[in-house]
Amino acid sequence: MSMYCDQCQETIDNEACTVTGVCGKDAQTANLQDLFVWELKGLAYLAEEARADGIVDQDVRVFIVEGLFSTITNVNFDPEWFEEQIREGFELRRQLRERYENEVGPIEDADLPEAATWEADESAALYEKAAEVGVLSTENEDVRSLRELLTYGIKGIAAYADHAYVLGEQKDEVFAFVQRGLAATLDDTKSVDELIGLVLESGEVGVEVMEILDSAHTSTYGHPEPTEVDIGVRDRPAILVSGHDLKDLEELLEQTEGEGVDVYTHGEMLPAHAYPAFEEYDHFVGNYGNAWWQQHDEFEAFNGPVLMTTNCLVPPNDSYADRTYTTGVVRFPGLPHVEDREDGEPKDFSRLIEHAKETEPPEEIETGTVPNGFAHNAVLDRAEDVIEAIQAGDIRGFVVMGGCDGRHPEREYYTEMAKSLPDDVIILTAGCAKYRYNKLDLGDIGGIPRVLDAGQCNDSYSLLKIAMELQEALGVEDINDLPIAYDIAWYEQKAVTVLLALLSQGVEGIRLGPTLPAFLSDTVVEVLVEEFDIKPVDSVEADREAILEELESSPLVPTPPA
Ligand code: SF4
Ligand code: SF3
Repeated sequence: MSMYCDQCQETIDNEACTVTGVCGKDAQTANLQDLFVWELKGLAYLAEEARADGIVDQDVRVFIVEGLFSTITNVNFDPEWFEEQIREGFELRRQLRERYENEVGPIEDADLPEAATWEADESAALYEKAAEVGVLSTENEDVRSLRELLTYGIKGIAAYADHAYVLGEQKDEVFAFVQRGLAATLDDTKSVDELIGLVLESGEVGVEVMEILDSAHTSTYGHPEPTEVDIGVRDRPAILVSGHDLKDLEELLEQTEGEGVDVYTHGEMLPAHAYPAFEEYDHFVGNYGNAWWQQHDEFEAFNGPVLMTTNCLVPPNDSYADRTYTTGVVRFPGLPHVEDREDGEPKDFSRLIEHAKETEPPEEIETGTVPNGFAHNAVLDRAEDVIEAIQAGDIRGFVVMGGCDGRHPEREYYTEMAKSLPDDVIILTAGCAKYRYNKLDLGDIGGIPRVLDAGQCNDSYSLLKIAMELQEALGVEDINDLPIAYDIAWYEQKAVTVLLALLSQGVEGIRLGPTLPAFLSDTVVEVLVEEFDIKPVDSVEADREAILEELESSPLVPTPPA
């Protein structure tokens, strides 16, 4: 069986994974994901028709959002689960159509795209159809590229919308855009310009959804505070929590209290330590390890059970697979799964906790601390100091180096860039890209650390908010006049959303690495270069010089005396 997937940065030869995924996704799963996404687009089309006539089905829109999330890189590797979801999608679609026909009137199949009417039950038929509906089914290269860019931007929006939804926050406009945007990718009458318009709109919705998630996080857990996070270990059995879902972490912390079991974070869960709500847990020890792609060695050494709440899961080694638990939209065949909440009750982590008690304490792999908790509130509390330091010439500027980390050897660029930036430049970060430099001793400027970590990838919103508030405080008309340069690392689709969010706010001159997305056609790249001056990363030396020039060209940076 062949496959075609080019949605992430590690796709083979920066073209496509066609036999099996570099991520470990097999062809079966990849094809079923294609069919599922196509089906979700059809369901979104129908849901949009219904919405226009005043019918909003909450189950349908949540199903669409969660379904998209499950197809993001490193989330779900389980073909059987995808088959079940595809069948459940057919059922939801039947119910929605029935409701529409009862309340509004009949719809002809001929008035709907095939994705909104096709169905089958047999596995063989599903696989056969899957082979026809993947990204290559769009022949025109530019239209295909824009459809992919829009779909991946929406996948990121869906992930963030789902996180917010779990915490009880949602916004109709976000669900509506997800549906409208998905439906547009089925519409052969949409012109390239219209698709570009939707791509840019997805960036605006990206900002909106990250804002909702930020508000969900901060109203539930408080505003992150600057915190030194321990990276060593204690001498008790423990559970390691990875992914991005703070609600899962909260419930696990509650349930492990007094059980003689410690809890550590991994990867994107590191920023949880900066939230005041989690401070009260003495058994919430620190962060263990680094970015997602190092999990084979780190999960092995951890000894205790691991809970994967969202991406990024790497197919586990047999040696620790039995202690790798998935939950939410994460699945991998054969791994134990913690089921969803029902009737408002918390998830039941008892099996995981009992498992932990039988395990050895984690092996020490590092010691010391890393700073965290520099989200918008903490940074803007010190806005006056920051502005004074810029005006006095103590801070030359900021480089936003957030985004994703990955295995690509060229990602060493970000470590070298961090080391090479002069000591009057501050790095603003969010996402797992930080692991390339957050343990370097880069010092501080008048007490402000040179690496300000705002949190997870979704907290990239903080970086934008900091820029927008500085813009206002300094009375600068154009966001690009701030002494801020952008040197972003991408890997999966949430980073696509973050990139589009920055573009939607008028940010220009973003460097993107370690490679440009394979799914961008030459024409789409040209548009992005022309409109936004996007550029691929170059050598560290060349980019360093260019970045410093960009910072110095800000009208806010005082000209050094001749
Ligand atoms: Fe390949 Fe990335 Fe797709 Fe995995 S998600 S199959 S690595 S392109
Ligand atoms: Fe990382 Fe997967 Fe994207 Fe959340 S954990 S930034 S890659």
